[in-house]
Amino acid sequence: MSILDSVHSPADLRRLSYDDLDTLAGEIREFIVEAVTRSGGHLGSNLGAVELTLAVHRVFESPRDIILWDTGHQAYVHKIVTGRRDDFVTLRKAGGLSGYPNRAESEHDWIENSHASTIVSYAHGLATALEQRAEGAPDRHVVAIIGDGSMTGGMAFEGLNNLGHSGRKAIIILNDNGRSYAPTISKLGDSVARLRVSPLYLRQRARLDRVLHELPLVGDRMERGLQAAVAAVREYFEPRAFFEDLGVRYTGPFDGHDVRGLESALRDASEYDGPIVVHVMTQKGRGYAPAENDPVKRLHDVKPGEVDFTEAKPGSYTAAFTEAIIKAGEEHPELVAITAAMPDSTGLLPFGERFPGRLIDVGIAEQHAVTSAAGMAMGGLRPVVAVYSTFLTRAIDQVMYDVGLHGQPVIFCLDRAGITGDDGPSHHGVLDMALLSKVPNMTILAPSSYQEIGQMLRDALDITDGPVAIRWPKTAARNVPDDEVGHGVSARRVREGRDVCILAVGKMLDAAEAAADALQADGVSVTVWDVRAVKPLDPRMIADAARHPAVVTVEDGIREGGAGSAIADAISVDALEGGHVGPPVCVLGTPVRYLPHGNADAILHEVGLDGEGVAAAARKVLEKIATSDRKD
Ligand SMILES: Cc1ncc(C[n+]2csc(CCOP(=O)(O)OP(=O)(O)O)c2C)c(N)n1
Repeated sequence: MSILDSVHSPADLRRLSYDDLDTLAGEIREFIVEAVTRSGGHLGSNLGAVELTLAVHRVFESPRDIILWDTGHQAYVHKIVTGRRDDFVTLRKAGGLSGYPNRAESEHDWIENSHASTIVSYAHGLATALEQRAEGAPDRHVVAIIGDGSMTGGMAFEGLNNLGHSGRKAIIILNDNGRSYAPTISKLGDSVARLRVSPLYLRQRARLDRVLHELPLVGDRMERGLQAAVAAVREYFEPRAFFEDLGVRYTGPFDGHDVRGLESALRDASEYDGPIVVHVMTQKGRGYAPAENDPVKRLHDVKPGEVDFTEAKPGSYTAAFTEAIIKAGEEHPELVAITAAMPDSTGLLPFGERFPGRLIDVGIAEQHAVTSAAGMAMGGLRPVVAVYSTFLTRAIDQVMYDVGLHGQPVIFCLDRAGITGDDGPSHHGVLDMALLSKVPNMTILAPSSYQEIGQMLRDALDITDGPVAIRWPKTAARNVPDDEVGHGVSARRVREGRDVCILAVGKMLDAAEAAADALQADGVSVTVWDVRAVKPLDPRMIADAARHPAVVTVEDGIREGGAGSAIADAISVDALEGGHVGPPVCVLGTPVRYLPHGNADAILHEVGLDGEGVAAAARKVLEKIATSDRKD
């Protein structure tokens, strides 16, 4: 029996010797590699957090002590030692184990977080509640583990500022592996990078500390002088001053793979009566050669059955964007690309290699990225902000008032739009169209093919009096000949019929065409439009739809307030202006519901956004019309 077999709860860890813990760490790494390469998920971060998680769970008593993870993707080891090891066969599968902490799964999970940089705020809130409600348990701890990448987000800074000011007791463990997806962009990171290139440092510092300690014979002045020298050495290497100026005590850096040392650091920290940062240095991808050798991401995340360093799959929308932005960069020397710590997954790395200095990584800081892009545009650059759809929601205020209100020509390229699947509710990109369509002078484009991406980026660069968003999914893109590529903000009619008009947004064109085939087989004559421009809507498309007895719109975004509802509105206005009542419009989109993780196609099927669902909706409208005609 392995040691891992004997671990069912954190209490089991406390019975183990340090040698056992070493063996256990190896077993956990093997287990994670096997589970994640099978199911897909976050690999590098979890391999780096093994010893840290063991130490945390030996020193603190979860769930009595509150343990929080930022971001939640580094919580696999926490899941394993809190009784969920057997569930890893269902990792990220529908109804199975979530890839993030999940309150429904375990009393050890307090929050469900995959958007970064929230933890210090949660910790402050929980520490406030513990303090004010005491409930006879004044010695409960709040322990928040935050990655160095997540520490670059604005919320983390806001939280630290407030936590330091309040003096509330919370232990913030900075799990510093020097990486977000790519190397972390931060001056805090820089000081730690100095440590990394100076392996002698930890030893030197220990020696200096010892010398100081053993100085009973020297005079006061000399001791003070030495102390100042030690402090100067430390200051140079450590980000101590940054935290302490905010009122948060700093301790570290500690070796994040030495359980014994970590335990002693955490025990000391638990006795401090106020906010404290414990700085821990870990190695992302540790113990698994393919991860250690991945030059950029240290295998941050992998897909089922794949250990692959290249994110943009040939033929994907992301790959089309990579190609398009390099071309655009050649034609527009003023074009710059901005990423919020995801240069690889957004397909921007090749652009950065081709145009050094024109790829700007701002850290996990979408709000700053957007306003900074507004500033760049004001200064004459053409910024392209490439982020996942789900992460732009962080910065809607900035899009609205810093970019939109100022009419700045910032281009937003939104990858992973629509239903993304395995990562669950907080990763589906379903809000972008509903939110961005409320920005007064925003243009929104949705490509339905590989070729449309290049066209849309070129067209977006021609729009100089306001922002443009181009949104695309994670999936493979269809390849089309030139005459099936649209242009500008016009829609494209794909087929022409009489009975029902289906208007599809982006990749939903596939579902619309499948539905049209099925309906046509039943003798229903169908028109299909590729909407292309969600905003402004093409008046030719609206007028054409209005001449049909029934209209169906399809989008992989939230149906309330999204593209379809704007289309329905435009059709009714168009009809009223023509002096008649318009056709019924059935708006298909995602429901206002937190959609759980699972296979993306299965989720689309479940919410009626595949060929079958669209055809069924169209049939229903046509039947209703037929029934009401019979009544008349
Ligand atoms: C607001 C937000 N933007 C972007 C991301 C995408 N993202 C997921 S993990 C990650 C890097 C996190 O780095 P770090 O906190 O250092 O953890 P590590 O993966 O290195 O353990 C990023 C950018 C996110 N989760 N949240």
